[in-house]
Amino acid sequence: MFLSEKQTKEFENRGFIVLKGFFNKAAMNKVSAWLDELRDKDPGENQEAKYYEKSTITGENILVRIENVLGGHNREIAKLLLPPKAIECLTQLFGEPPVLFKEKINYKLPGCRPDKLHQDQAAGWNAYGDFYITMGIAVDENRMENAALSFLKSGNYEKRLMSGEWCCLSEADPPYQPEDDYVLLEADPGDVIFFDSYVPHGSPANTSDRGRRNIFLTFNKLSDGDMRAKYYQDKWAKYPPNEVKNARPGGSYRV
Ligand SMILES: O=C(O)CCC(=O)C(=O)O
Repeated sequence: MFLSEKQTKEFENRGFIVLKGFFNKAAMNKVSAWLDELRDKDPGENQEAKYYEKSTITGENILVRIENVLGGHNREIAKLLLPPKAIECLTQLFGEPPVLFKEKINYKLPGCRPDKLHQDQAAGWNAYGDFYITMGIAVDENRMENAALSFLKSGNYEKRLMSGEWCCLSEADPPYQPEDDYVLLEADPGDVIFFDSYVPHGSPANTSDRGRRNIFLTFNKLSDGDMRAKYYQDKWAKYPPNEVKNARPGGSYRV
């Protein structure tokens, strides 16, 4: 067992756990170089889905996110990001083996808008299942000024939608209120956070001059089936990737 009983209890009670130093420096250097490569390359035949937005702060067109990066063609990186200990953690937290539902890299570059306080489940995920766990991997230092994430730490939330679909829980930016109920996760490269799809979280705009790249790998239970292809098919029909020259307005994003 990779996780202690205390850690699995903490996950049950608070909806998330942080594992410091889950990946070592050598691994993170490789991952960081891979993210730079993805940022600079054309999507090509592997159909990495890139999303660009106009910064609400600088007015520039910036890369916000890339999805569909582990679909069969990136076995080496998939092996690196999902070592047996990651699968073991997810199996312990779900109580059964995981299946990858979706994956994305949030680049959160300087000038990127806030991700308002929300439950991930509100992003149309009910159509594919009712419970997910995301493994968030910090690639860059996450600090207050470059948009570190804040999570509700009190455990005081419902394991169902607390807003309408596609709605956020608050228009405010961190520190969310009541302040004592939230924790700012100042993570270092290689730190991992496992969180469920209902725990409220968000991050402010990146007003610094440093990017803050995090990878988010989202899983469902094996018994809920493999929904990944269907999810992306539906998503791209309604919300297709775009090009830098066609950046969307900064307020129009979907997670
Ligand atoms: O990258 C971020 O700051 C926000 C991540 C998040 O909460 C999401 O995309 O659902």
